[in-house]
Amino acid sequence: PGNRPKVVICRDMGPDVMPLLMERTDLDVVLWPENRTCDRAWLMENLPGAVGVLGMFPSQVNSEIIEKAGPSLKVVSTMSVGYEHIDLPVLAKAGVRLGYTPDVLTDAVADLSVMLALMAGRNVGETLEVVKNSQWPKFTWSPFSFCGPQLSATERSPTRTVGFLGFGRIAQATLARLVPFGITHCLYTGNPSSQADPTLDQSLAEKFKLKGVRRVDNDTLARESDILFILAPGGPKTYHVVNEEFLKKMKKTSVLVNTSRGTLVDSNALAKALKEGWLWGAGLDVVEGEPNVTADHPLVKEPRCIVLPHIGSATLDTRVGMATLAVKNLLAGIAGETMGAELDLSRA
Ligand code: 8YV
Repeated sequence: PGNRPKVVICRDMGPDVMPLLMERTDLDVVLWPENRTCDRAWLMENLPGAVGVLGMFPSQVNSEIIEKAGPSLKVVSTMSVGYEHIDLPVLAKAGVRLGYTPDVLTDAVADLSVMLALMAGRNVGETLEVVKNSQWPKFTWSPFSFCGPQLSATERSPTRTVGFLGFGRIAQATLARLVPFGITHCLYTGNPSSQADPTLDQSLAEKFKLKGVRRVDNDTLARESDILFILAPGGPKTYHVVNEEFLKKMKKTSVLVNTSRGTLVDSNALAKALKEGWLWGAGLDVVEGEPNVTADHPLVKEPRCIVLPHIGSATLDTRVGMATLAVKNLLAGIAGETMGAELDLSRA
């Protein structure tokens, strides 16, 4: 230790990435020794005098954490694209920089979003149960058994509208994947503080080779989408935007996919909506209150709901990419250099 600058690392990030830190003999690297996210008590104990801290964080990065580290703290680096667990005004006020990991996970999350749309539409949850429970031999087949809505436009229903609540990097990567599936139209919601821009929509339609792209309000999005992806940030501003009122407006054949944050969806309202057939099905990689989601959860019990344990970015390449970027952000931050990805806190 001596007077080497201290960095606190909330978890081991594997052999591809850790050497970037461990080879830095000029730093005092304090690493949580266990193979799980660190305890808050351990973090608090080790923070005083740190110049940087890197997580997977055990809980909110708030004034308590920033004050504990003290005036030495220059950078917080989070291994996530989401930052609703970080108190931005507190960091801004303390002059602490924030590194995060956008872009590197876009493809992995877009892939999983498409997968969930297909799984929910094609009744994969229910049909897997049939096989696993040995019901297949006894099943009385009909031309319409197991049938669900089709992702692509067809002769019988020649338009297929995909909707995006939030239209950032991951949403646009998801849209690009859906175009070859035969989607015809796209709706998206924009930042309420800005105006809809028909010229932009026209250029998006040309870029994605669609019959129409339109920025709409939440009401139109709910009413007109055949497949609706929730890809907006979490936090108080988006809490329960998908509530009973929203779900009541959805098409009975529509599919809802959430790969962003569970807090955007009112779970009880969605369970009711699925039970009463207001929409066709749902694919969720995130659920409010996660990871405390068990077999008796109203959404897990719904046959038309697929629930996954937050695996959107869980590919080997993506997680290595995220961890590498998080470490590089940390090192650049403490050296006062440009980070690979830094959040602008000037308006926080
Ligand atoms: C991660 C995520 O699984 O990046 C995010 O915001 O939600 C996921 O990619 C999670 O944050 C762990 O790093």
